[in-house]
Amino acid sequence: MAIQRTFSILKPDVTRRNLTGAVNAKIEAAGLRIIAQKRVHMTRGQAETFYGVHKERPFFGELVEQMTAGPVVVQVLEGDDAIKRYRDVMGATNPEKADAGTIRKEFALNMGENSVHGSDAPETAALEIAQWFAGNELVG
Ligand code: 3AN
Repeated sequence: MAIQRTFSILKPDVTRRNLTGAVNAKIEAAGLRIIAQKRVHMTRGQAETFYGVHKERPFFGELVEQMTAGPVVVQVLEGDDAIKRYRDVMGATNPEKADAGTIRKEFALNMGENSVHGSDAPETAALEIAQWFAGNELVG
């Protein structure tokens, strides 16, 4: 399988509970390399742009509130089949349905405060990475 890059966010519920190292340990144990990382506090506009595909969903307002409630860590992860590999270690969106050993099973609080975001396809990964990082910030 080809080396791929994916975009990740450690959400405010992770920074608030001081779990960034614990989540990064799970990411690295899954064989993914963190090739870019920074801590930011998203503005409302940035969160609305980022989650634009969910604009019409009933939870959109809550999602934007939660993503701007505190700092996040934005990351680029690299590895074999990185998009699927990361989604596998993230676990299901609903933490109650997430498999044992996944990030969301261990750390997520609920559907909204579910600890991590990971891109769902190569096209969205490229767009999401470009929203948050300049090319020279990715050091593989
Ligand atoms: P995933 O992050 O697993 O790819 P998406 O893309 O369906 O899930 O949803 C994006 C984000 O929207 C989720 N990470 C979660 O924070 C939030 N979300 C999704 N569904 C709900 C819901 N029913 N209630 C509250 N928040 C939700």
